Amino acid sequence: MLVDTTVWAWIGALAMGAGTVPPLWAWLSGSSATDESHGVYYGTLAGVTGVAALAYLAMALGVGTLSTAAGELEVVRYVDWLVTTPLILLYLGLLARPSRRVLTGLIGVDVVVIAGGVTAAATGGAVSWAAFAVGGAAYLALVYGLLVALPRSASAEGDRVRAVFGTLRNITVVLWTLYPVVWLLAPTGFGLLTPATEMLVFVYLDIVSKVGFVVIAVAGADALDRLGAGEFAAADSAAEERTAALGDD
Ligand code: RET
Repeated sequence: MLVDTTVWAWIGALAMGAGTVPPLWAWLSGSSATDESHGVYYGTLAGVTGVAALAYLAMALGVGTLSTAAGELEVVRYVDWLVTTPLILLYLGLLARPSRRVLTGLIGVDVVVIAGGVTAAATGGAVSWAAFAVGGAAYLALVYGLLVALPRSASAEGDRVRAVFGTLRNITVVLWTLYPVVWLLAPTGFGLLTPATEMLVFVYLDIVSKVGFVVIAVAGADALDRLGAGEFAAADSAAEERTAALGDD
């Protein structure tokens, strides 16, 4: 094999490390009072790429793989997804300010998606396909949440916030949908890809869906100035009042 999984893992670690610089830079170089209140936003973004950088470092060093009856299980990859996908959803939530119920619902189904994937990867036969089906069904609920429930219950203020939210939400839906497809083609599913190709494709997808997301989010950070300083609790009651007034949800 010309380029093996380790090389891709190193490329992933470097790209994620580089992707952590823009949010940290924006956070630390912010001097005004408003910039300080953006710490939670930049911290969330830095967490997305920072955790992935550590996960790829572990994969590059050959740590964090478990031998199961179904083959090698990349535990760190799933731990990475389990931590960083909720952080991405949290960031979308920080922009859209949905009710707490909608946000916890989204993160809850996301955890089911990843848990379904780990179970499917660690088992074989009917159990594995059943776990994949559970993860897939949860994923459909997640997409519905991102496309319908989140914007509907969102208390996003102003066009700029809406535009940044829309861009980030759209790249998330499009790119995330490719993950189960790759998973199915990889040795975890039908085995049409070699482990090295699987690694290459996941590194590529991870870079666009994490570093791409973070860079667009930092570039659109001026939208944050248009968000009130209010915490979720405030947005919460506002969103719930509106939902109650609409009489649905
Ligand atoms: C699995 C298999 C079970 C069914 C589905 C999956 C979806 C995984 C996704 C992963 C996204 C990862 C990201 C990582 C880093 O940025 C677990 C492959 C639906 C959507 C975005």
